[in-house]
Amino acid sequence: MDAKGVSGLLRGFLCVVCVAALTLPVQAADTTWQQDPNTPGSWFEANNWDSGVPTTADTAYITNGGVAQITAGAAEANFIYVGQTTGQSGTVSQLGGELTARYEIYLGHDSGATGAYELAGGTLTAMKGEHHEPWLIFSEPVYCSVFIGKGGAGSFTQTGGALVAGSVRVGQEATGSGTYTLSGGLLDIRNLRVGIEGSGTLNVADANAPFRITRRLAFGPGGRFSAPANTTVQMSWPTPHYRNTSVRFENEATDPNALSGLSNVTLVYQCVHGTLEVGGQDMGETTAGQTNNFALKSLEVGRDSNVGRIELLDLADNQPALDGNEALYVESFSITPGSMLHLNGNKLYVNGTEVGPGDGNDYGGGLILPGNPNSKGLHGDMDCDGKETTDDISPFVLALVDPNAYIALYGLHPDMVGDIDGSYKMDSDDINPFVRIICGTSRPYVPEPATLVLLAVVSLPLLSRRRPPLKS
Ligand SMILES: [Ca+2]
Ligand SMILES: [Ca+2]
Ligand SMILES: [Ca+2]
Ligand SMILES: [Ca+2]
Repeated sequence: MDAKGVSGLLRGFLCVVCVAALTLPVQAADTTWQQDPNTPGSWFEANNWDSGVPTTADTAYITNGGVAQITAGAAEANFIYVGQTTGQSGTVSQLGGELTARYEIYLGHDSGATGAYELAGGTLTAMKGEHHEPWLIFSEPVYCSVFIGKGGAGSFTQTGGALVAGSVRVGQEATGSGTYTLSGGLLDIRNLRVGIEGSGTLNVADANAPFRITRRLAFGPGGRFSAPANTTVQMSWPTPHYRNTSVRFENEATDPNALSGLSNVTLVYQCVHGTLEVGGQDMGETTAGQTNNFALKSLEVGRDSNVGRIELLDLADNQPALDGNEALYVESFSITPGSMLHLNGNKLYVNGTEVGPGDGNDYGGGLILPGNPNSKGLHGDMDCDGKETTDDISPFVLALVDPNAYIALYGLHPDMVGDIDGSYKMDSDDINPFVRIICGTSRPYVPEPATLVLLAVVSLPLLSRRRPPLKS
């Protein structure tokens, strides 16, 4: 049986396992806010709801223009709709305590609906709970999304407290518009997607508000971003066992004015694999490229003892009126020892000077490589064709047994593309998580018997070859 056959079998097996692992949906009830909209009321007062205070089995609707307040204690619900259908509106005001939604939270669900959330203290969490399968070494939380303007208008104003969610989607659908204003508290989430289909605004109003993205920060064609001077955005892993995922900066905007906040931002990558979309007009070696050109204030690849390994990518046409390659301009740049930057054929200008391998500057001591122009920045896409498939098995094996030959072929360092488990080195420990990637499962580890089958296929060629020492 060839590798594709094995992979197909494995994928089928995984699907069966995944379907079997799905829990049956909870029989949900509804409860709707009925307190006089002119008078804010406590979330915990049963009379403020038509069917009592919501439990995790109840979907909560705040749609009569009223304001539900949480000042202390633990509130919960299944889904939460703040403004569901046309003409409806509502507000949640949280000063402390906790609100945990078992699933999604919608602010302005349909076109014509309006929903607002004011977070001044406490914690708002959108999650399903711990996910634990018998074959997993660890359990992991499964987070859900907060929609700020799904099809309608939504606003999320954070002056304190913490928002914990899988994704925050600002302006989700074509009719959706949303604004996220961060002027205090903690924003620490996996995905922040701004204006992908609709119009979305991310407004950082306080440079001191901690702001960390652990998987993806994406600005769509309808995205807007403002930020004050000295804003830092952390692109980093939350805990070691998440290090096998990429942290991505995506940008599909075509108007640099819309993302003017970028010029005040220091982007700090502390992750084993990160990507950064370049969107600037290539004006050559001039500091003029730093103005109104999707430029960053500063790019830090690695910080303190944490390394960063990133690729520059040019996947989106951010300059539709211009042909040719785009470039990244930054005012300052640093790369720590052990960190890597793959340019992937893209140009990086630091304060008006092009950066490249062997340009005489070390910018802190990390490794800068030309990379592969075909790379799509997919972790485990060993052949750089933009897909993670069984075709990546052969180059994976090559990178394991002859890393210098791999570098010569692809311009990429195996430790970055092939280090899937986040150990900083590509070695045989990466076979298992690599199998997980090419089999298309999101599970941290695949079931043991299936792993063994593919591991055998992948590692057979290794038995006859030894890995030579890697030239620096
Ligand atoms: Ca681009
Ligand atoms: Ca163009
Ligand atoms: Ca591939
Ligand atoms: Ca590794």
